[in-house]
Amino acid sequence: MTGRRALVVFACATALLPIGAGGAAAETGYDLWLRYSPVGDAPRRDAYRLAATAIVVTGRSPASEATAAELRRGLTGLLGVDVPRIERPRASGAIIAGTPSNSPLIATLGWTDALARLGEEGYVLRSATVGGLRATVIASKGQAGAMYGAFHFLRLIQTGQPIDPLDIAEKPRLDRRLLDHWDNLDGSIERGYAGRSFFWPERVDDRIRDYARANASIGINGAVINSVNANPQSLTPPLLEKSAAIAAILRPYGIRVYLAANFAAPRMIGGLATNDPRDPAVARWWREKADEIYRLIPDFGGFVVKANSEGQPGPQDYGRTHADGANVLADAVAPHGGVVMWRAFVYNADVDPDRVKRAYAEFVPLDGAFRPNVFVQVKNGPLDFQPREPFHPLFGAMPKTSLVAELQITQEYLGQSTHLVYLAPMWKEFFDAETYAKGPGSPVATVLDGSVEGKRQTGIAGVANTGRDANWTGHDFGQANWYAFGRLAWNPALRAEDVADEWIRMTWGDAPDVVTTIRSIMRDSREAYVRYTMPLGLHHLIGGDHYAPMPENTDPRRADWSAPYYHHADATGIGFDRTRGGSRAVEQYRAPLREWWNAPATTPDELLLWFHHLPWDYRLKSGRTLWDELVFSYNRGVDEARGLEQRWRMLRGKIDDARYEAVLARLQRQSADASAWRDKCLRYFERARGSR
Ligand code: GCW
Repeated sequence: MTGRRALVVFACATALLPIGAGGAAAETGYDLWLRYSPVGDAPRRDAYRLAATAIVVTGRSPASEATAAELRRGLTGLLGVDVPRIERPRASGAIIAGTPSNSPLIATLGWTDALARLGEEGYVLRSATVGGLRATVIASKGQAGAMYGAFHFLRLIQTGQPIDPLDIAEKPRLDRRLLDHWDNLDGSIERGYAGRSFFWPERVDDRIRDYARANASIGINGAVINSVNANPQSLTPPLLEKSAAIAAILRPYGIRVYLAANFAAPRMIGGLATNDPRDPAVARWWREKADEIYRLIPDFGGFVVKANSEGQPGPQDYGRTHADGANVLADAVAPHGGVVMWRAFVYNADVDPDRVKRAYAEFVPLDGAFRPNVFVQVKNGPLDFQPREPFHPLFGAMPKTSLVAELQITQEYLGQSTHLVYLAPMWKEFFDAETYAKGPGSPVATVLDGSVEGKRQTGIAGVANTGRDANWTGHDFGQANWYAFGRLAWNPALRAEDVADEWIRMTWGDAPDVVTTIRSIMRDSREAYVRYTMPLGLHHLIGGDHYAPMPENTDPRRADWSAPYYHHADATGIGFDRTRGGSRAVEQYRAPLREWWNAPATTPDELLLWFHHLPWDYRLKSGRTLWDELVFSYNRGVDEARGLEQRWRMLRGKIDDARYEAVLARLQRQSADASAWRDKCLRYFERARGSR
């Protein structure tokens, strides 16, 4: 009953608003999960109105102003009445937000020690009596925390939760929660599928501000604003000034700017004769460059570096190690509190027999050799953002080095902005994967949050999927992946379904059938994608732009950019033998994983062909032969892709037409693509199988 009423009100609200007014504009997707559309259920709305009558934010800093403005915008939109900002509570229902230092009211509550324990970004959300009046207090030690608390409070209303009484305390599990933008200075975006960059060449300030709001709402606190394939020009004065202007927009929202640095910058823009990290002139150059950056951007986060990878320059060009390279930059930013995120996505200039082993081989011997302000940034899997990979064996193998996990939000290998694939289940699989770093109970999440190895610096980075498209991410469901990345970076223990639930209610409305249908679509989408593209541990059956099936692709430039390098399909069987009898990649994992994954019988089906080359008549746990299981998986994936589309069709008329149609068109393409993947791959493998 409640739900039906909510639906009707919601539908009317969006249908009746004139074009260009708030509600209608929201349906372009621009407002993301911050639509703040009116609470439809009248009794609930009335209860909210009583509990939120005014906003008391006494701080006057840009961060406080942004917090107050967001509360005002959110509450006014959600409650359908003006919720004014006032100086002190005059009646019950004040929302008091701030820190002990910018809010005299909060200072008198005696919470200072408890807030200190939650840190600058943690917060409490608590119902309290303040000056004899009932109020909700959003308090933090720091301004960022107060803002995060304000967004949490709004989210409670957006998702239909009670707001009185409240007693919530939160702090992030990971310290540095970054988006990495692969944005080029000319405005193009590497692996970007949602339009051009809003940072370069000319920044789009309104959009950057809304980007910052969206990020703050999910706890993102850093942005690397240029591509890791870094143009050295990004470190020249005019572009540093541009970065400083972007930093000024992001700063009130608790977001620091980081830059990707090109290791050859000393030569290319500094006029030096070398980039050798052991050369004192090179060290001086980086120090002076860092000083210059910090003069312009006092809260600059630091550098991200892709070195000796895919043709990028690096310390190995001078016979030095990754640690030598990272440390020279780390020493330059250390006096300012900056960090270096040095990427472990490396593979040899000469093609390795098994490319996935390279990062581990190069980095494990360097454990302990990095400065304390260096993070080694490691992709979730050892290859490259495939639909399914085992976790990267570096997690748990570098106990003396801070590690940042790099996830890819932009769906380079997962249907880009055409396929609906909710990535949170994939990321959860990664966080929950047992590393056995300290025996059982050492999943990746505990390596990342430092608890298992006693590390103090923690972080995570997601390769962004944003651009200038009206809805930011091309596919409306790309927004869910941006959202989920932030929420899981804050707390990797959140459940993928719960994160989806929040996002759906905020983005599409809270009618029960809308929520249930969309949730089921999201839940099933990633496994469906794996099944119709690369089931059973297959990987890299792709080429070109990484969208379409290309199991036949042989790249003349490098064998390890080809598909057969990975699938090894021939008359004898299919799969990459990474056992002790093969490439020995299993040895990079700890016991018992290396034992389990060394034998097909104890390898999970999902990773079977990642670790094993098996005959076509190999019998799986299902009782089917390998060939039959492949056929079964591809067919099932195709059926599931159709199922996503069919379920979506049930939402016609229940959500706004514009977004309904846009998503439907993409789902139709997805169904067709799924068939194309199946047909092409099965035809190719059948031929390989028959080539005796
Ligand atoms: O996934 C691959 C991409 C490259 C990317 C590289 C990397 C930025 O295809 O476009 O370059 O990884 O992560 O460095």
